Amino acid sequence: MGVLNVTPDSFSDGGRFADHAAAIAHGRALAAAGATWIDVGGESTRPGAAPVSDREEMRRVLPVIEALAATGLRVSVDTRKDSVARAAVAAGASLLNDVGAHLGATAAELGVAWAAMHAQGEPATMQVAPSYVDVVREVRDELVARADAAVAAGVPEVWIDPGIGFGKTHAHNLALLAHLDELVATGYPVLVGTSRKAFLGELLGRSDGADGAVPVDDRLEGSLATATWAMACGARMVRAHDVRATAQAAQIIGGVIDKGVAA
Ligand code: PMM
Repeated sequence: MGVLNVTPDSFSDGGRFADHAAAIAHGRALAAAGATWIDVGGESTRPGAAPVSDREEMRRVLPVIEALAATGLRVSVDTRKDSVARAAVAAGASLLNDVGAHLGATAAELGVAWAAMHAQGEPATMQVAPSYVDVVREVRDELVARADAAVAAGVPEVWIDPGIGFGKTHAHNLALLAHLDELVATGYPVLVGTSRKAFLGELLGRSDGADGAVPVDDRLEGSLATATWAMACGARMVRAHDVRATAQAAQIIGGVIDKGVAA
């Protein structure tokens, strides 16, 4: 899944594709680089981000979704809003990438696929004091409950996503990655997004040798390592900014797993 943020303020690519023509060209480039889904978002969910109106979010994403879907690409919409989800599907989106995990009924009504991502709290405050007794169990149980309800409501395809960085400390993120097999074991296809996220910046040293957290444009190696780990654990999709490199990692992991199964 290639990330296409049509926003002025997303943490890693904010402002780069705020213009519709640039966004459409980048979406096509992501597909050419190996993305199966182009994930179009119009509201930054980075910690502390300001909310945007329905109208502004639609203005950002709808022309981009329409143009990409018209060329036959599979487009998902990354939104927390029912109105935006409906308009995006009318424009050609066929997967609701739901970072609030509350649009299951909408997906059922529209007959489109749904990715339920776990988040604790709202983007503005979610990183203030994330708290769990057992993060892996709580995230899994909440996702499974919502996924089961969506299946019962008739959603044709349901994905689950642990929501790395959404109301999670670095320790929570690492525990969820370490125990990703427990999400995979639920039987629902698992989607994981670690690409360029802050916890990678905290874990790694800067490639230029300077002190401090690794800046967002220097997190390719961490992004690839965690995407590769997720795929090896059985995740069926990873959400990534650096699509060419990630698709190559997927090809290798897929080959290894196929060989292992065949042997
Ligand atoms: N992360 C972001 C946005 N949307 N959707 C899913 N399903 N999973 C994620 O981990 C996820 C997401 C934040 O990253 P961005 O600001 O680079 O889009």
